[in-house]
Amino acid sequence: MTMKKRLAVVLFLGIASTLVFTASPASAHGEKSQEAFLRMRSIAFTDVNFTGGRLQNGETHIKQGEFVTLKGVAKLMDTWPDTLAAGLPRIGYINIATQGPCVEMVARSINGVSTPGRIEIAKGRFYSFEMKLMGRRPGRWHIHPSFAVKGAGTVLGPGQWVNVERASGGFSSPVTLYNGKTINLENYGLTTVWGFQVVGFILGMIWIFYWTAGKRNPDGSPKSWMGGKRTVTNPAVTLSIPLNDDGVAVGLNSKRDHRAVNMMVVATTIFLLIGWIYQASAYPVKIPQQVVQFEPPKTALDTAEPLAKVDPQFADYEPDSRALTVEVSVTNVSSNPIEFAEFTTSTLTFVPPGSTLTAPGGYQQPVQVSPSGPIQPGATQKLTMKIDGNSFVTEHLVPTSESQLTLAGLMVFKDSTGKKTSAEIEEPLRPHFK
Ligand SMILES: [Cu+2]
Repeated sequence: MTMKKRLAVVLFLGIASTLVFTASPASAHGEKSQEAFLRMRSIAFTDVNFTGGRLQNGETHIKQGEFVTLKGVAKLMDTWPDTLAAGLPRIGYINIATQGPCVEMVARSINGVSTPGRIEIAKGRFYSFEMKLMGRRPGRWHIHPSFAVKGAGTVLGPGQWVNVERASGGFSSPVTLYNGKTINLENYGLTTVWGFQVVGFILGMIWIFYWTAGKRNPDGSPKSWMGGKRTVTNPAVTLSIPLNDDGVAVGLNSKRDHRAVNMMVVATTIFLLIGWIYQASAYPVKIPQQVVQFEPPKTALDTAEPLAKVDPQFADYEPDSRALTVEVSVTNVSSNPIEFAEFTTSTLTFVPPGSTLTAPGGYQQPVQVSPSGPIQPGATQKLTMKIDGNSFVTEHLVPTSESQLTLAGLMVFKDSTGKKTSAEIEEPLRPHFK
């Protein structure tokens, strides 16, 4: 095979594979490739849960058209790294991360306010989100809450498998318009959109082939199905004629080409004119797409007096046994006895024995805390958290090969009245290599 032929085959196979093979369901969304310290120091997720549908072996099952609600709290941490968004995150967007449009988001609220778009954010603030999702595409999908920050990227919270099952009537997405008419968003205006796309595509292809396809006879005269002249792919000639000269004198273009160009101009103009007249008469009342951007109101989470002050002492990591030991000096600054409730970082949540579920399935892991039991008001106690670091390794959160060896996250404390507050910790991670 010649070089050219080989290249053509490779290109063809490449294009064919993207068209023929549908993407297999991904079990990850690339979040593990983000550096650990960026994920641990940027957004902390707590109390993430999926409600609705039927729970089977830890996975949610819904039919097309049925709902599952994703709730949780995201904290934009004070430990936010200076290297992201110039250290000053201002615009955020809370969304879900999954494999394409497999569910439809029918409602989203942040701190109790309906939030169709992006929000204005600030370090140290809490964002309680609630997203109502409707099953759309049948399949088994992994859905995470996600928090995107302008200038930085997107961080994911703990996810859940959601199985969307085929409904007998298929899927429809009814929306009632301002004029009282109900439409199905799934296929509204699809024929028109397709029609215009196809005509536009054909016009484009005619233009491309006119100027590129076709061969020449040995004497230089055109020999092809449309008299194509390969003008565009004739760089030796196009480079040697002056600017704004279409090369008629040297035979690069001809009167016939000028005629063809004029015909294309007329055809394209007529096409655009038809489109313009059609939209003006078919949809006389229109409003442009709206931007709704605001700062979500503060909630009790933002104004709550902290229950505890924390001062991390050390974070040790044993690469062989993958044991993570973190010692934190905790001072109870409230008037009730308090207890350690959970430690959350990136997608993982670590809870002491006897705690209730605060994160979906596999993302909740145990942590051994000593001494266990309450800390009295005013008292300072050194707490040692022992974590089996295997989940850290799975989630690529042990940054032994990165430029910042850091462990960061949110420690949650609760008091006897059920009140909960959180405190951030950040401590250099000390790996002990043998
Ligand atoms: Cu996932």
